[in-house]
Amino acid sequence: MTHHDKIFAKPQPNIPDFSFNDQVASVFPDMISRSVPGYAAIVDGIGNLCARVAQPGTRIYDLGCSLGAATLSMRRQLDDRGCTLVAVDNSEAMINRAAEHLNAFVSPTPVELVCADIRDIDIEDASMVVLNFTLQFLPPQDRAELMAKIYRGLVPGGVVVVSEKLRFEGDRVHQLLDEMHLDFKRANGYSELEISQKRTALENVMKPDSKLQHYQRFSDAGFSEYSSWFQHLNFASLMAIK
Ligand code: GEK
Repeated sequence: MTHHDKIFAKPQPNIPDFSFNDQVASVFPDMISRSVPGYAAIVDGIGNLCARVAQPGTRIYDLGCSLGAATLSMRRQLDDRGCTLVAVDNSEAMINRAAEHLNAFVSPTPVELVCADIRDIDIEDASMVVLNFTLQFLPPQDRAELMAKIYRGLVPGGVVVVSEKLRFEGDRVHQLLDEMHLDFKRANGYSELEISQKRTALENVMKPDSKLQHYQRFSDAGFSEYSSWFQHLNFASLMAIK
């Protein structure tokens, strides 16, 4: 059961930092689809890509899986090629609900649901690793090490997908795309109060990088081929191939 997101609809005297708690988990599909332009297309594209790059008998990771949308999309597109999906999130509220979502469908591909910090898990024998709007929530100083760990855990030909809100190096471009994103949220029924309170809640928690920073991080981790494969306003999805 999923509900309409009204978390920031009423004025809040003190706005605590945004956290992936039970309240957020219960409205998550509505929240993310009304806030992230291109979200559904990206989730679909991840499934399509997975069908092409998943190698028999390997592992496929969904890091920061929330309710498992990317995991489900990949599992739907995987025939029985002996892969194991590993879906990781450190929010217990998300993992509990992800289990319900995943159990609602039958599939030959097993899913290991892990409640853990993605900085602490081992990544091994992976042909695909997905960070669908997760890296932006990691402290900036921890991002390079995670990417290096992903590179080491990928088999040759393995692919990492990184979807993120982007920061732009040019101030005018940044501001224009930011304003157009606010219009996207308004068009999806969010009020000015909801938009500004959510922005305050995210300020200390979500720190977007520029596309250049992402490319530099891929390169530093060892990837020699990478590109953006989707962008809608200031939201993009990138991929890098080992
Ligand atoms: C989707 N991928 O629907 N360790 C584990 N999980 C984390 C960490 C961490 N260090 N930091 C944040 N998370 C999903 C959407 S949401 C994006 C991803 C958003 C988790 C956090 O608990 C949350 O579930 C997820 O990353 C980010 O395809 O809400 O904008």
